[in-house]
Amino acid sequence: MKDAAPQETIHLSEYTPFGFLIDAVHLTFDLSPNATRVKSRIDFRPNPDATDSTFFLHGEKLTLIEARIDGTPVTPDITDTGLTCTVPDAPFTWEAEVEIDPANNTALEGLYMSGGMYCTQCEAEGFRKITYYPDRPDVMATFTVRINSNMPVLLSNGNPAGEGDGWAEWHDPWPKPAYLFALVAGHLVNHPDHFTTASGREVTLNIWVREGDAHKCAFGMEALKRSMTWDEEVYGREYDLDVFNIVAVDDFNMGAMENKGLNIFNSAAVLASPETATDGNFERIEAIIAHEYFHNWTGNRITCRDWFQLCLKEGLTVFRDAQFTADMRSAPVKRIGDVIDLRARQFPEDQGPLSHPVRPDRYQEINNFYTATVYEKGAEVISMLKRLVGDDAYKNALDLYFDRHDGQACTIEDWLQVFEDATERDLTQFKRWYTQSGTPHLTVAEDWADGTYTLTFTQSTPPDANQSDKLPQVLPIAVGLLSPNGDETVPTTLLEMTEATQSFTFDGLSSRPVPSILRDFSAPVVLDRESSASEQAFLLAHDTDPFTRWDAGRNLARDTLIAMVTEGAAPQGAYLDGLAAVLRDTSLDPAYRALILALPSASELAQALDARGTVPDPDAIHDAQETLRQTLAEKLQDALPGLYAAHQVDGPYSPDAASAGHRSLANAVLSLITRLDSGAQAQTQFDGADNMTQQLAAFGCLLQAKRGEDAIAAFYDQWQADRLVIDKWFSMQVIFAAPDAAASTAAALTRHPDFDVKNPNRFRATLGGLAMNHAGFHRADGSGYALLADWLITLDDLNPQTTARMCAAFQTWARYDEGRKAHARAQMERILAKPDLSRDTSEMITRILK
Ligand code: 0A1
Ligand code: ZN
Repeated sequence: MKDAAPQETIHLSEYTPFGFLIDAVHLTFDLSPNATRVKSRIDFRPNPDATDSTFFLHGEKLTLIEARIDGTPVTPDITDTGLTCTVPDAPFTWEAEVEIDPANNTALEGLYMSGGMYCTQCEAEGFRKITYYPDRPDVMATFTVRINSNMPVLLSNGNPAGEGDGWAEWHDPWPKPAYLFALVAGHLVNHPDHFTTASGREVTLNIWVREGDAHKCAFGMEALKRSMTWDEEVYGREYDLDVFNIVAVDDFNMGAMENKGLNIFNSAAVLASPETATDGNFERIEAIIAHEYFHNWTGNRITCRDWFQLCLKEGLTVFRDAQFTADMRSAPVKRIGDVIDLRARQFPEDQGPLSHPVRPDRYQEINNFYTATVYEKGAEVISMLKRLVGDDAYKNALDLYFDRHDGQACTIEDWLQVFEDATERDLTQFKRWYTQSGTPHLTVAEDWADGTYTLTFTQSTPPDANQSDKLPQVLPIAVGLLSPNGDETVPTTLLEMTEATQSFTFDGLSSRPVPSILRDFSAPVVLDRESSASEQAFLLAHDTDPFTRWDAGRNLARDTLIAMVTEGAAPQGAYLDGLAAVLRDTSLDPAYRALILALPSASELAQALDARGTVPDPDAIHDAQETLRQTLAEKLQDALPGLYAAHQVDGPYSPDAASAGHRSLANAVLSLITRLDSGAQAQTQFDGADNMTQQLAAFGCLLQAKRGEDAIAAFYDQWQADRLVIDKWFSMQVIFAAPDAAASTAAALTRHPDFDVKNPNRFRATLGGLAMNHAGFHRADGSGYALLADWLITLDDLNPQTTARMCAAFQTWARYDEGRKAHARAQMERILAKPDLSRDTSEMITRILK
């Protein structure tokens, strides 16, 4: 866990294949909380494609009991990171026995214990904490695993290969890298089902959970079956084992993990019941189940050659799960949600000190690169590729990818090559999306003469630490033109921009059009277009593309708020009128109307101010948001009760998209009503709620109205036995705290008996909640920074991975005023000065401070 500085940087350019191939791996686990024994038997042979024949096996925190080669005991040279040993120049069998301590593994990597059960997390480099092994994704092998334990449920990858009293054996016929290894042992109950694949294979499906959670599995199981059908229908991909197991664990660093045939999920990413999970939770669970299942082909059957290629599996799998959600629910609502998320998480990363290419070319700790850039921008890059080549060519390229690379560990070059071969396109310039960091900015100039309308685009990407000179990218820019009466005169047209500056003309128009640019958010860029409030209002009223229509409303809201912050202006009439019209338009999907009603977040506004050269003042932003919400509530006063009533959903709760859309609009309206009635309606909804969506929305309103005291107590009394609901109780109090109370509220909650520093969900709910309270975290007195730093320092010894991820809260520090900057810097320096700081945290803070 702890490495001494200076730290080693690993470079993509230094890749070399491992000197040996593995035919088969046999593992035997004798489970015991503090002294688990792991015996390995591995058949190695020299790799004819390798030049370096050093026999190095990774291994960390292992006690070697004995090692043999072809049955003869050997004494390897052991360091903190692994072992080397002299080996024959011919095939040989390596055997080792090691001892590990799962009960004290709080880092949650390798084999660890959670709530009395054993489980594993091996991506990216956790297998080396289980036994000595070439722990790199290009070494693929079949695994046979025997588990000896008196736990009733014993699981590993692949198909069952035998069981008896106190043991079980599993065999995975598909060669895989060690990061996909998994083992689970515990007192678990099963939610079983089955699926017949298109070719007739019968698959047993199981979701394994703790006893009290059995009633929370049905939705996840339905989502799994829908994912399996979708992947067959849309990508022609079938499942390839006799059984697919999902296990829910309470202590998990991430959302879930795609281990072959044995997906392990953070319980928050799979367990749901109407009473305990919100609409948002249901949608997220559906997406994560799909994501992990889709990895079976994009990740497992075709894996990554090395960790620099992480986007090969993650960008593609995020793109696939987004397609799935768009098909299951509303495509425009999904797209808008993804853009909100991209702008909130990926843009700050790409425009700040943590910026890195979608395919990074160096790292110290790979766990620090499971980022919004690799995942979400990686998915945007695939979306652009599909838009450029067209749907049919995309399908041909994917078929070729699966045909050509099944069973291999691949690179981005392999991926682009299948597109070049399938489409005969030269993707040399397109590849810059993988190698060049930063968000391109796009400016637009217009010209109108004699019926010809010309759009001239200029792209530029600011220099950063990765490249000082950014080259032009290939930008697919989807554009439509509207006539002044609101009709669409030119339907969506894809412009392909490749130059730094490039013009596109539209002829034969009878009047000067209003352009609708970047429809469906066709490229992940910042569109810097000066446009009047009246033009934005026109697009908000008339645009036929749901994304650009929504974005016009968003721009109006942003510009209004910025004028309020910087000039003390009053809220703009164009925005208020446009919004009122959309709200009244019952032809629009309620979920879409709810999205239009939402204001840009405080951090998005801080980012926009910074981009305009203004130092953002978090308190002024907070005040402007509050004022605008109050103004909206007053302006819409007459419409609100009717809207609230019209979108109540009768009958038993169902998480389907249509019902969820009604609830999201009604709850957005409730939040405005709360500003007029001091929370009376919210209290009624809270008291009468029969599902978590309604209860939590009302709870938020009561906290916002500062009349949450009774609700806080009542909510806790009702839900104290449910860890996932209590996570919400922790986070809501911090997120909705007034700016001057956020840090003290979070600090008080860390002293609550239910706070558990070792549980990542609870830690994130509390301290991550603080980071989400913009004005509370960026408090001028530095109290927000100090509290987070205190807890990151405490967590670093226990769980470096989660500590490092949460350091990203500081990534925007340099955009604030001198006083805040000094506080932030002091806290980061305090973290860096901690003795034995983990490699993970040290890399993050060092990059952020640069
Ligand atoms: N591959 C998983 C995410 C994941 C990554 C790392 C983990 O631990 C270090 C755990 C999960 C996914 O994309 O879902
Ligand atoms: Zn993934």
